[in-house]
Amino acid sequence: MKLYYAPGACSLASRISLHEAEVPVEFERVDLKSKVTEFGEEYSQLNPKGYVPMLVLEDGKAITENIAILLLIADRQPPFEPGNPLGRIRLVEMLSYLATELHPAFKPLWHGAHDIEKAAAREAVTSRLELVAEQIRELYLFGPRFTVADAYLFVMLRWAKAFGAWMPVELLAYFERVAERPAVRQSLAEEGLRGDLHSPFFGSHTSAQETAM
Ligand SMILES: N[C@@H](CCC(=O)N[C@@H](CS)C(=O)NCC(=O)O)C(=O)O
Repeated sequence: MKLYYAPGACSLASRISLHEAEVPVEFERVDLKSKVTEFGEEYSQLNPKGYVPMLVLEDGKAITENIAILLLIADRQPPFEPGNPLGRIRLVEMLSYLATELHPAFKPLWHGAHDIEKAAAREAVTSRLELVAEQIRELYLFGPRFTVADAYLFVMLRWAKAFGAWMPVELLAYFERVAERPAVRQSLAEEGLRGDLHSPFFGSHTSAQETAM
């Protein structure tokens, strides 16, 4: 398998999840501005959508979209909440909320929008995070078991902190718990990122990424 990624981008959730699932995988970095990969491939030719993540399977088939990739990885792990007929649906429900409600709320913050738009975006992020915080049970979103949804949420909590969006205190504690997981530490190190909540920006954050995400 190969994951196409950009440091600190949403593709970090796939990297974390692949490491959590102990799936062997290679990585290829994409420059989101030039759309050229670290090995000089034209990314838009490989993935006409032009964005990360993209996961190429062992048989060469390519999967895009965070929800699809994260579910594929989840399906390579022991069943989620076996015995609960709504178990997997709840996971899809959470991934959908993260991908279609929380993730797009960050867009004005990445795109150098006007200050008024950025303030509105921070409020939108915070209101969505407040809803998500209510879902945390015991350690993680679905209780004691860390899931692909936690990996995705963790990535966006990094963004929220970097952009100064307020978040409930439960999420600060949750963030620190997730950051301590070996697969998360490994993933952050591989992308040259810092795990603590107090770093204002991503370790490898560049203006190119800022304009492209
Ligand atoms: N709908 C896509 C969105 C992915 C996305 O927004 N990726 C960002 C990084 S977090 C990206 O690659 N942006 C660069 C671009 O759109 O050109 C998904 O859920 O996978």
